[in-house]
Amino acid sequence: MYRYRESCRACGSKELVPVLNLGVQPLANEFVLPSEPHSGYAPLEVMFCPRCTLGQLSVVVDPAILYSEYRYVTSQSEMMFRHFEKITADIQRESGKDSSLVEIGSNDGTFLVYALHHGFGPVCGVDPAANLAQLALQYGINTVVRQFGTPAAALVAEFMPKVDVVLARHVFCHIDDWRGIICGLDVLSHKDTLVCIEVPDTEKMLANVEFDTIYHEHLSYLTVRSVIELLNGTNWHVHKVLRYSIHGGALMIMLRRNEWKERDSSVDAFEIGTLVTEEKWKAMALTAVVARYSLQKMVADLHAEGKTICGYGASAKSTVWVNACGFRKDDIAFITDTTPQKIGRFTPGTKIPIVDEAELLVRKPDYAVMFAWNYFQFIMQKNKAFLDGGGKFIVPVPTAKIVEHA
Ligand code: DWN
Repeated sequence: MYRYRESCRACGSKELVPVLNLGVQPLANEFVLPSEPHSGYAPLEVMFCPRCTLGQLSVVVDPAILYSEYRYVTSQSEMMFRHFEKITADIQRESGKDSSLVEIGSNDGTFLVYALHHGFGPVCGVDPAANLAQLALQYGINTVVRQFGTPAAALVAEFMPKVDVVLARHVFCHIDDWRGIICGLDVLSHKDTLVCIEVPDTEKMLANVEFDTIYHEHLSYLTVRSVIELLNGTNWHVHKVLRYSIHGGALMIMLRRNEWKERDSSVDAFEIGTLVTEEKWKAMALTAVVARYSLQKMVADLHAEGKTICGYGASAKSTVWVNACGFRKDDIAFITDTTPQKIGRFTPGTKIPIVDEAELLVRKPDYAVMFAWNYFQFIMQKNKAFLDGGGKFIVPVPTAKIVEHA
């Protein structure tokens, strides 16, 4: 099911240091039906590379287990579309309109549909999840069903030989073979190709104690410094870096081929390796213990008062929280979600059922733990009826806090 990785994925160093250990955990997006077995458990430990500052899991779970039937579907929230608007403007400022676009990790094609309507074309997706490629096809988006690398790039090149923009949103951290990605980019690129890699901002993740974004799919916790190191000796360099607020903080790392001589000054601040350090990782690991304790205690105290508690948003983060805190159905009675692919299934590692979001107003729990805290504003506005009826949210990060009003 998994194998250990001995060297740094970016720079090859073997001097990796353990910085955070969440024990042995189930796979965060493996929401099984009551009748189905699950794949099992794997160690969840982060190793830090002092040479290039990359954080990375000690193990690599077989991608065929993680992705062939993937249940995370790109959010169609207003907030996500506002983010699409921003990144489209930023990319087109660099690439111009009418650019051809390939998205690595295209999921159900939500972004590519948006891109087609906002000046990009032709477009094509690459994603290993066959179930999501089927959904994308219904929206008119073609997907090469594979992990990205040279073979996938060769398949794309059959109908899109050279591509203006390659976009990879929150997917670089899912792929083990980074050299394979770079080789694939070589196949698809011309001298002006722009590569846009959106990744969680590790510096923000550490500062905000977002330990719940650490799970088996997220093999790497990137820094610009580590990408610079990865690109050493390749045809590519880091050209520009932008910051976004989505998902608790993200970076857009833009790459250009080496023929492109200019480099934006936004890269300078990231070049030194002091934004993310071994000490910051270890400090976060300690604070994460306090964060877990604060939610466990709050849930136990509320139960002692006779209150009922559910979860809101069966995110991958919810799986990490529930398993790290050791919650069972008696602690969190159910978790609501809007994703049809998750409803009727269990939170991995537990018998906590996922139910339709409409159940929040039917079952009327006293408290709902907001496991999709990255959509805080959106969720508070959307759930006025729950709040007006006396319901309260518990926001678990950075430490558990009760929120009653929008
Ligand atoms: O990298 C990854 C990121 C970006 O997204 C993946 N490996 C998987 C995924 O992580 P996640 O599951 O923690 O992502 P979200 O977007 O925080 O998941 C939110 C969940 O909550 C979804 O299942 C949808 C659900 N939801 C809901 O039920 N009501 C979300 C909103 C906004 C809502 O109002």
